[in-house]
Amino acid sequence: MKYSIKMRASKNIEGKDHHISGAERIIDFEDLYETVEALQKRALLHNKGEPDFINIKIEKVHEDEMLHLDALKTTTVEVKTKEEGLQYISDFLKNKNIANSMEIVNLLTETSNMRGAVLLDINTFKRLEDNEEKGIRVTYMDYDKKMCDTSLNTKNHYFEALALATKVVNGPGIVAELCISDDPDYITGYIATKDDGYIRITKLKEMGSEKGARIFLFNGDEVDLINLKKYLTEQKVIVHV
Ligand code: WAQ
Ligand code: MG
Repeated sequence: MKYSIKMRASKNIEGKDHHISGAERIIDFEDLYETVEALQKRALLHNKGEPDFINIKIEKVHEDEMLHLDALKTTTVEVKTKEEGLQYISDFLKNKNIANSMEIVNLLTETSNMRGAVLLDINTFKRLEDNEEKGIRVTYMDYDKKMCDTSLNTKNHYFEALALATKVVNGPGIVAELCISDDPDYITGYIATKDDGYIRITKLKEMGSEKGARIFLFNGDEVDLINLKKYLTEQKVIVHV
């Protein structure tokens, strides 16, 4: 039997909720106790500050609810500056015939402090999240095996992001995902598509910056959109490596 754990932590600054940290796991019963403890520590000891609020939700999940996906193939693009990294994304989108590639990159660098992602229609350039302040949060994904020591309260950015991206780009109508971490000491980000895989870009922001965001690029109709939102927030996904 497997269990889903969702963690999110926030702090209150001048009456406004600020996202500190969040995590999504699907794990075996025997790993439950130490994983909850590790995520609790991660929330409490995060370098974005001490939280005022931590929510940890545990739910049983059944094998027949799970969708199994192969992890995206990873490649790495080495860049010297964040400008070079952001230019790579812009050129990549342009090569995919996505209009407004520079505006999309600007949206990525200007957005921050969301607990979820921006869902952007590439044809109308409209945002499609139900709540633009929070964004859409992808939940219920993990690996088929332990990717690192569950007792560690430090996060493996690459592994967690690869599972999320694998789920996201397999969603109906998704063209690509763009990501910059909001963790001040993590500057590597990525762009992912189903065909090109997971492309790490070694520098997308300056060290020390708490700005970070995700954008899911969508090209589909109303039915795809309804299915996509359900898929991102409800479908249990196990990623195989
Ligand atoms: N669903 C939707 N959006 C999310 C989720 C989620 N489950 N988790 C985070 N976000 C959004 C939210 O707006 C965050 O502020 C932003 O993404 C960044 O999240 O290969 O650590 O968890 O080495 O800080 C990339 C790894 C790590 C690159 C990304 O993102 C590599 C990372 P963070
Ligand atoms: Mg973060």
